[in-house]
Amino acid sequence: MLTLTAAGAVGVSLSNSSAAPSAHRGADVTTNAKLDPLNNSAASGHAQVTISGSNLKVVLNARRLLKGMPHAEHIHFGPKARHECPSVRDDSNSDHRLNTAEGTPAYGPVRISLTTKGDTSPDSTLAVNRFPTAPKGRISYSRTIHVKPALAERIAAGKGVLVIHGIDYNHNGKYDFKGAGKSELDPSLPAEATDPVLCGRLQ
Ligand SMILES: [Cu+2]
Repeated sequence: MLTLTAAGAVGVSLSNSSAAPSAHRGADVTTNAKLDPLNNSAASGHAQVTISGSNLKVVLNARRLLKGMPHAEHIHFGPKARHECPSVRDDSNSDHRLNTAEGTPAYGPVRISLTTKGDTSPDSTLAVNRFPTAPKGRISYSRTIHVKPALAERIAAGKGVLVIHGIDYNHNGKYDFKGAGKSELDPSLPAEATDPVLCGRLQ
């Protein structure tokens, strides 16, 4: 009986000491973003990112998007950015739409591409065949992504901004050049495919 108690005590002590260092490294941090429409879109959504060391578990739901077309989605961050969503004041050429570049002072450059598979780096910013296509106008996305520790820390500190792109300005059910011309990011794509539609700061 005494031996069992001692063994039990040792077991408890071991599990306590093994739990302590991981708590010291940092418990999981959960950030949330209410996704608000940009460019007079009717879309809405919510994102949650749970930071666990260098892993980010991203869960994202959005609705009232152009259906059946790819929607690029990213986490943006820049050390010099304002860590917020752009406003009409960011419409630097006063054309009454915010393109992705005009939003950069607010949310910074792309740091993570929320693709459905494969690479998630900024290299995949416009990987249109690996982004959700919003059947019925809805996106329901979940993926765990490994990132560099410094970036995970910045996002855990509430400095990441989640942006979803793709808006059908002329309501013809597709991305086309008649909506708003060429994309400032890639002239082979319509601006409708790359302009931001939803945005929220992860905090
Ligand atoms: Cu983006």
